Amino acid sequence: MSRIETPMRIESAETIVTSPGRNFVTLRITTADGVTGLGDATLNGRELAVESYLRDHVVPLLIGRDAARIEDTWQYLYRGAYWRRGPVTMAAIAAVDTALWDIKAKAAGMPLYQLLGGASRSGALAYGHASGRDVPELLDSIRAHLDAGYRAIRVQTGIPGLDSVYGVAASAAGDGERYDYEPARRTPLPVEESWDTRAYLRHVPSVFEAVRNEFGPELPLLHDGHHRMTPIQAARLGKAVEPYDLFWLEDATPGEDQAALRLIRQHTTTPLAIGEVFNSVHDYTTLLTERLIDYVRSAVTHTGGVTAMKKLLDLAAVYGAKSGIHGPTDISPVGMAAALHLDLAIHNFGIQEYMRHDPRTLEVFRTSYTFTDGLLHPGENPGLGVELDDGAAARFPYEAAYLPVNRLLDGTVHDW
Ligand code: GCO
Ligand code: MG
Repeated sequence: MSRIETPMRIESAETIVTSPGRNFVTLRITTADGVTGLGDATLNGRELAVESYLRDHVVPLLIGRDAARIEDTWQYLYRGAYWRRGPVTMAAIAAVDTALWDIKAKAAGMPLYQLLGGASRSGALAYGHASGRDVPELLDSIRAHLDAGYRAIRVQTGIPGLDSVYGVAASAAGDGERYDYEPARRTPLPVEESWDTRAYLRHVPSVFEAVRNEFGPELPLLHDGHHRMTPIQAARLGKAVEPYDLFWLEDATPGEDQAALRLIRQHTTTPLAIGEVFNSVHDYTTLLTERLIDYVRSAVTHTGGVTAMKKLLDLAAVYGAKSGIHGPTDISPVGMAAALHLDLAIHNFGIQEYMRHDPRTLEVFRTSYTFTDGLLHPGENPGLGVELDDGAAARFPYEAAYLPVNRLLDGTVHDW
């Protein structure tokens, strides 16, 4: 590609690593006429690998390129690396792609969702994370989330006999304003948790029974299995919770085994969601073409950005699957905003995960998205609608953090 002299020429690109409550990696691209775009490149627990990939291998390729050529840049970075896919590569490509969309939408003077086809709905239904170490604490957490405006709730609880379990806040349920569960810990080695799938399978149906008894049939309820079951165990859980009408059962089995979903699907009508650890449309081909899942869980941040997510979600639409874009607090407000623009524009929107960010995070990332009556909206600012405050970012230096490692009660390493 020849270097060009246009106002949209990429003048500079820089990575910003900051830790306002947790670590985030952001790419900022600036054009010759001073338009800036942001992209999220945060890969929880492996942040500096993406930062190096961007700084050492991608930024030098961007300088002088035409910022307007988003598809060409995506293909150049994807095909041009020779090495395909993988979370580090795809998070880096995602950051570039998202930043270029931010620039294009700012240059057009429009919020990004307008460039994606305009709004298909007035807002994106969000689900919040309720949790409790036991059922009474969980019910309190659900009440707090309802009071905070959520209209769909993810339900995770402690399991009798296990000390700490994925998705359950260590402290009391909180005020529902913000979910205080942050699994990455700033320890020299990963924290180790313990797991017993049989205890989990015995407990979970009774939890959903209690929740339905308390809150009635209408409230959409979700649950995350976090990759811990075998296919036959997942099939059993899916059947057991059918009376409680889940919105979805997420990550029932480890995602890379696409064929496993065939077995689960044969046995249960509980809707299935998967894909937060995927990074490419190719991770979904069996799942979508065979109609084995109902919801696509990829993050914009980890799946090659807005360009790749739009293609993935369009493929999902062909096979009747909807979006459920990954939105935990380890997706930065930049990645979150990108998700919201897609949520508003695509036809096959399903639901949007929304854990509120730590207030320190929102000091660094100035957002314009809103949460009203259970619906998220990306706002009307041109571009993504997020700005990064460098001074605030500098106040929160990077600190290494790891996600937990999981072991069965006999010490065998298990999926976390
Ligand atoms: C979710 C996810 C998260 C992940 C986290 C890992 O459904 O939101 O499972 O809680 O564990 O994003 O980085
Ligand atoms: Mg999950």
